[in-house]
Amino acid sequence: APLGVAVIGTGRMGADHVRRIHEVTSGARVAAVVDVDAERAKAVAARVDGCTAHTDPAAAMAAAGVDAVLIASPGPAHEATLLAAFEHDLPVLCEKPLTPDAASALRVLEAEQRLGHRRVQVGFMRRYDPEYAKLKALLTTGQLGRPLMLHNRHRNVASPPFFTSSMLISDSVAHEADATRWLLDHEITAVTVLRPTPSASAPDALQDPQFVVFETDGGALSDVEIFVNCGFGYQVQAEVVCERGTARIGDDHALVTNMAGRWGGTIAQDWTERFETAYDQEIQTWIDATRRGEVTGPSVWDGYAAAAVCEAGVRALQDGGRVEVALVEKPTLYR
Ligand code: NAD
Ligand code: ISE
Repeated sequence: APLGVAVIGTGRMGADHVRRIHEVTSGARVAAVVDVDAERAKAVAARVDGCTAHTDPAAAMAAAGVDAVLIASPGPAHEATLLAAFEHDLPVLCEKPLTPDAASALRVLEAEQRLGHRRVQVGFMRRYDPEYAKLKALLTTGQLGRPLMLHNRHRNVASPPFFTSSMLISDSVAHEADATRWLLDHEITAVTVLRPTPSASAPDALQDPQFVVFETDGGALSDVEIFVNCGFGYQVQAEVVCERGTARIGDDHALVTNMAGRWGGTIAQDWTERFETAYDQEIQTWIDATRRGEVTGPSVWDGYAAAAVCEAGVRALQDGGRVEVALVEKPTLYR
């Protein structure tokens, strides 16, 4: 029987994951949806035969036919829903960030350890992007030698009205915190944030762009340009510089046209376009692993580490200077 999934939060990402499970991936069906906005939940449920609509995550988890949970509510709501899913011992895919700060992420880490087995895959979907996967595979061969530096660019067309300067780190750079840890197989030990004069296109009081520097326990540096009101497109690029060579991804050169004395191409406008394949792969991998009774992909440890890095980053942004990342010892469950 297909895996019955309850999708919690039916906003932009949640509704897209409902579509994905219904129309793109195989092996699962959307059994229930939840949103604090009852009308939104009903409207999304109406797109799927037999899908029930709820306003309370716990009610959906207890509903007939629900075997697994996909959390796509805003980050601050994740902790309560994760703990409820643990009470039902249900497998979870939790959109990034695991939680918005290190203390809440640590509570989730401790709760999963009390369960005694991994239950959660965290939604760091870049690990499933074909370009990122190729870069990771190349680094794993060791052909390029030891990684010395990683340069990341992360640009959004425009930020939503609720976006704060801290969210450039905790909501956006969270992806580079994970990508850096995963690509280099290093932990991030310290964060520095530099603040250029904000762009005239940034909303009032928003520190946009920012330049973030991560130091790692493997002696590498990873820098991130985060610019969430660049205006022209959605770009995520990475270049790794190693002892014997470099490799880069995200240049969007899939189609280059020559016409009327000019050459060029198009730039994606948002993450749903740029990372469509990554989301499809991420959800299919989660469904397949869950049906085999396994948990793979980014773990609660990865979610916790990214939250701790981002919390240090937010302090570095606010206070200036270099802020060290304090991680608890890695529990056996995640080794
Ligand atoms: P959104 O605001 O469009 O949707 C969130 C939905 O959750 C809304 O419909 C809201 O009413 C509902 N909601 C709020 N609190 C809730 C609760 N306690 N229980 C149930 N529903 C609740 O936000 P979004 O852009 O879809 O983001 C959702 C999550 O996905 C966030 O964690 C965000 O960081 C993440 N996200 C990930 C990516 C990615 O690239 N992986 C991209 C965008 C967003
Ligand atoms: C958003 O929440 C995402 O996760 C996107 O991938 C990222 O590019 C964007 O900056 C975030 O706000």
